[in-house]
Amino acid sequence: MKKTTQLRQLLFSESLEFLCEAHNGLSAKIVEEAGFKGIWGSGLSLSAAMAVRDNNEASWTQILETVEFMSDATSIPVLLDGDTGYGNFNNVRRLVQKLEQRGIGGVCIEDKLFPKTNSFLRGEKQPLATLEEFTGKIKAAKDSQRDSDFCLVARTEAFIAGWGLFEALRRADAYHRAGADAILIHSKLSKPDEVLAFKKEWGRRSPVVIVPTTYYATPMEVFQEAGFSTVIWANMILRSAITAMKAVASQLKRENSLLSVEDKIVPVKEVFRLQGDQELEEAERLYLPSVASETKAVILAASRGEVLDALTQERPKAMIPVGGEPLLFRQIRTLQEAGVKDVTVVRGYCKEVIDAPGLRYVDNEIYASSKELVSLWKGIQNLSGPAFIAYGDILYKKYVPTLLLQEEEDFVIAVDSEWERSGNRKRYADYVSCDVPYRRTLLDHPVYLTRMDADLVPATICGEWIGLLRASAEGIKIIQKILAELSQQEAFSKMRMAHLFNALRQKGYKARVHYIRGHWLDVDDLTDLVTAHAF
Ligand code: SPV
Ligand code: MG
Repeated sequence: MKKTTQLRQLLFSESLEFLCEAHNGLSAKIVEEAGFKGIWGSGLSLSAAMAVRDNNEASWTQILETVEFMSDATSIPVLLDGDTGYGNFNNVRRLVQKLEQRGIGGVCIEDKLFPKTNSFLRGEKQPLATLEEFTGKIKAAKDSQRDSDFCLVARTEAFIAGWGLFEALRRADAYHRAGADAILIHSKLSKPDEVLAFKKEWGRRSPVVIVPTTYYATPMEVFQEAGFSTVIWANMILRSAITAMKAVASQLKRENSLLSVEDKIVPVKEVFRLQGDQELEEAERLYLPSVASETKAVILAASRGEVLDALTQERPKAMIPVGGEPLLFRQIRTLQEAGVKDVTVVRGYCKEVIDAPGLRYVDNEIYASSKELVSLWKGIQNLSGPAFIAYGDILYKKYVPTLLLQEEEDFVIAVDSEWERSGNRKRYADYVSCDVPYRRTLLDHPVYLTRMDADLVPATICGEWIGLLRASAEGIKIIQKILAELSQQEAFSKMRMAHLFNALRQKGYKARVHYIRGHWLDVDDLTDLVTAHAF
């Protein structure tokens, strides 16, 4: 519901309603969370929070900016204490337009002279505006509003300035006839006598608002029975903040320690909550490509790659130069371009050859007698957060990891649907079947892995896993748990990645499949190497 409509409903509701003071975005939010249906943008509190006097020392645009923060931070309406309207009728018109533009529910203006003084200071000496001047302001305000629900509350200071009931009624009546939606009748007595007398005479001509700062001891039932519309708690949030700030500041100064203070104040985490950080975190996930920078990579590069015998006499397969640069470093460069900073390489055969700076290393000493899961287990045992897991002998275009990063799911893999191109030649390939085979028309349809196996019957093959998996932080935890279990089995040293995927599936986890068509290769033999040079 529009804030103007909300405020109108509060002012015109049959039961006694309450507005609570706030003076900035944070206090406004706290007031809303406490359950209030509306906020009083108190001139006293707004100015005090700026450490200036309630004498229009803060400019009207400074006030406007602050109430905009208050309105942005909340879903309940703000009734702004607009003092005298910051000038004559013309300034009031502009004020109303600006308040409407910024989503403020309504404004209250009082019949004093600019610059005003707070009602509790030298009240009797305060001159009132002439009736004609103030009714002109009210008319100008009402004529300039575009939203018919925007409320103008006219406040008379007749009691404050010592004029008595007759003048208060005369003014309120004129303001009402000039178009004011409600009357605020202010009093500085410690008993509610003035406002009750006023209400008795006023009857139900319009809603009447009160500010019981000085007659606070009166039970609210009295005002409810008298038929008042709204009570304003005008400055309690500011005053309580002053109490708390003074206590903590002096304790800190006295004790030079946080020890006894820390437990008395909200944790920083509560500050972040009030600032709405959670929403930002969700939005970052939606819109920010740089989530990649927190995604790590673990690259399995422990094996020698016997088929390339001569080329791997003194280095592991991953370090064979391709286009002047080792295969492994080319892959790392691609991952870095996709935003991945933290890369762990699992080394084994000729491990001393892999020693580029800026990488983390984990060693699989039993590389000669083990397959990928042993290396993976060593590589991710102490890892937390989202990560890519990749074979060390593959190359792919940058868009492939970028594509995998875009998915929310815990496991996302890239699958080449054109597996048949190289299919017959392969000694070992991670063939996969999926719940939906690749078809151009199905590009947007989510596809999931059903099985990964080098020995799949060709009719059931949907593609080949290229050796690149992205797991979420949760996904990494799941893999760690499964590997911890599998590593207890005797056959663990012979287990390949396919074993992990099938174990995931058995436990009910789904791996999202992204089909690609080419744009990658792995290096198993000399033919691959020739292709890799041209990649
Ligand atoms: C305010 O809160 O600024 C008010 C109410 O105008 S009072 O301070 O009581 O005048
Ligand atoms: Mg005020």
